[in-house]
Amino acid sequence: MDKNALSPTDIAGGVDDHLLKTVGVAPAQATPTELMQAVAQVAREQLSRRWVATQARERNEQARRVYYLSMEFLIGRTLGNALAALDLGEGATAAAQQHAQKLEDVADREPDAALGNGGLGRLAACFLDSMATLGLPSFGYGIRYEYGMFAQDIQNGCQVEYPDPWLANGTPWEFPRSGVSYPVRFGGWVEHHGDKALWRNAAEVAAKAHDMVIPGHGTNKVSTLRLWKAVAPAHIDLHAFNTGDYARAAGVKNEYENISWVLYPNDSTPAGRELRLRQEYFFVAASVQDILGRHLEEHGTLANLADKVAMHLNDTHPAIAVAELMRVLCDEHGMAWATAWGITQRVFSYTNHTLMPEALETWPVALMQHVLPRHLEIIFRINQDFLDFAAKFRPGDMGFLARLSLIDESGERRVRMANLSIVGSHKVNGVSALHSDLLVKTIFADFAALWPDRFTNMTNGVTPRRWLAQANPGLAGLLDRTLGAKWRLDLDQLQALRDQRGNAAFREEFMAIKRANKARLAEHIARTTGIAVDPASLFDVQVKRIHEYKRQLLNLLHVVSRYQAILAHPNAGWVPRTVIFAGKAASSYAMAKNIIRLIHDVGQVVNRDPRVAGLLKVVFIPNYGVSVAEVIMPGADLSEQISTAGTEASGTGNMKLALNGALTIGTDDGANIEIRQNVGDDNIFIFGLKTPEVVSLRAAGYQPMRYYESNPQLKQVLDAIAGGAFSPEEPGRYRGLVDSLLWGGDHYLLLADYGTYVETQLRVDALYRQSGEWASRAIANVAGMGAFSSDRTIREYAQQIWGMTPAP
Ligand code: 26W
Repeated sequence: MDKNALSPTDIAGGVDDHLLKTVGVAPAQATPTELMQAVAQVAREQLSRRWVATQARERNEQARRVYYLSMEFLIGRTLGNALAALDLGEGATAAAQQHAQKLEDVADREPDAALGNGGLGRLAACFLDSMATLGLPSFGYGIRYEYGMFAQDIQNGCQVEYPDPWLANGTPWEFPRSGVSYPVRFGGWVEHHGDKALWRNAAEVAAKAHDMVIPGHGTNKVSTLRLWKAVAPAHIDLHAFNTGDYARAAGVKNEYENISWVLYPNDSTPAGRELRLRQEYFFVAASVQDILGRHLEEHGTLANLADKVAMHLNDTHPAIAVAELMRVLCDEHGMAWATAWGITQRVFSYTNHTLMPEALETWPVALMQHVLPRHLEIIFRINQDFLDFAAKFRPGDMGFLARLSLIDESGERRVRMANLSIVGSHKVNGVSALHSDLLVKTIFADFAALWPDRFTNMTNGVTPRRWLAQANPGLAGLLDRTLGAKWRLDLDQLQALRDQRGNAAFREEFMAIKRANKARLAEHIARTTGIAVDPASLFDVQVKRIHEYKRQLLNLLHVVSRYQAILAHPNAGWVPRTVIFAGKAASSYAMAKNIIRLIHDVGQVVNRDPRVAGLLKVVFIPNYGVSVAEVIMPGADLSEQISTAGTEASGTGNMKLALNGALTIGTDDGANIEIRQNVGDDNIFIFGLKTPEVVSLRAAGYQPMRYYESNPQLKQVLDAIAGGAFSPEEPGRYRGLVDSLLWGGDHYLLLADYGTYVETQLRVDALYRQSGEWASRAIANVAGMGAFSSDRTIREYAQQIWGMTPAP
């Protein structure tokens, strides 16, 4: 580690120095925000040293590198993580103290870098942390959105979206690289001269690099997240226009620069808009130029590109990179098509993150012709070669070829980005064992028949640095005292906790920490919702994007059942519960927004009803994001992972919650299955239909009304919601929502799983009453989570997909 580590005195001095010289304020008068900026500057200097050293070493070693291409990086805050990586935590705490501040409050002033929607974006951030920690020569590439994920406010129980100007006050963490800028072209037409293609583009924008340093832990190595900002080309410079044309000039400039303005706040429904396609190509084109430039500088030839470069596609969002690399190799470097194609396939690999057919990206051929005419030609040529090959595999089977084709010809012709990604990659993976298995059996079955060895599984993971060490300092301290500090870099060490399950003193300490975390969460709830909740109650937590397939509504059906049951049997010895929801709905997703409103309406009635006081509360924590999650995860008792079996690709919140000692109530879906295998059947509550049962129930003709008619408890719940019991001022408000279950097919089978879900919730109560037993199982959960470190995941990617050897 760093021999030049700063002493506490150095840090305090550095902070005052930066207050004076960088922030521009008298140290004695610094506000918490100014202190945050100054502490960040101290860390930034150290990171910068490590960055320069790492880059030099990797250049000298002519290292093979992995480039992780992703439209989303949900980083959250950086200060706490940077201080931990630099081992400056104690010094910074002392420095803050000298200014009569708690480091925690100082760190709270940093806005989240919320450059992502949900699971996929946060996974990318955990992966960067692990790549740096494992010392893998690596870059993340993405977009420097001016506005990240919208901020969620709740007004009268409804979600209201606000822009997220996270850069408004600048960020201490980025390094603008004024020298690193590439042109990115759009539109126009293609001329063919002999076998040469010449792209006559209509427009051009500059991509400017802004780097974020990604520190490794337990190592001096750092990695880089390079984000591209769109800047109008020099000839659109405002100064070039006379005053009369200034407004028009500004408008033209905006037409170029809007490419990197805002993250599409939609997960799982493709945007389908031209600006989104431009975003995808913009960051891919800049990244490919940067990668090839670096390669040529180090090696002077592209012949060995595939030996030195791995590019990973985080879902299909960067899939146009396959066509772009072919274009650059063939059109700009004169490489033969077959040679270029061999290199391209060895360079790329692709992760699929969802089975939902409606989430598979396709672009109209006409739109691609308009925005990327040369790429469309290249895609057609790739397709022709590919279909010629596939035709030999099953001669005469036109259905097979139609399904494999990169072009969907069934209606308006569209380019299938998943098909392009599979054909252009040497490996394709899913994100949990079940998901990877379903990929080759369902949506990618035809490709798997052609290329069985191309498909593999890489079960997701989360970084223990952020999701345990940083989020849960209480538990981290207990682990340090019990196991030593090594678990941060080797999460399998948690296994040794199994021996502590029967240790009464350990259990007590473990549960005292949980209790303190619940008190902290209760404070957050009081501050953000005004609702007082009791930390002694069971904290039942469902936090994730609001989606029908994730079934927040099923959770709510249980809440209403419980409410009615308490009213009917007030003295049945109920375990006091606080049911906690958080999550954002895509702004255009009406049903998801309606579910948020229903959660609030149910909360209004339940939380004010004196008959259930002390037994049941329902809260919705606004503006869920990385920082809010860091408060919620450590304070949960019960983790709700209740998606319809076969719909949640993996889930990663399930891992964060179990790692922090929550017990899971969940379906046999995504990574829940592997969590069960790792923590043991007795330490998890699995219920409901399994994937094959879901398939056969739907095939047999699912009739939700049958469940309504045969289960009086369910009927009472649905009748209450539909009849306006929770919306007395507008009794018909939820009629449509209930009708979508009863008459609209209940696509996600809530009613089919309702009975076993409610029963299982009673088993949860029973266990919670035996507090010692509950503690023992919560400990077993932490002990079993070693496999879900993103370090394990990244090691597997490195060895099995990228052909790299991570540090031992
Ligand atoms: C093009 C629109 C769009 C945007 C985002 C389509 C699909 C997505 C993502 C696939 C949504 C997503 O975040 N998926 C989640 O990825 C996580 C990381 O692998 C998994 O744990 C979740 O189960 C999966 O829903």
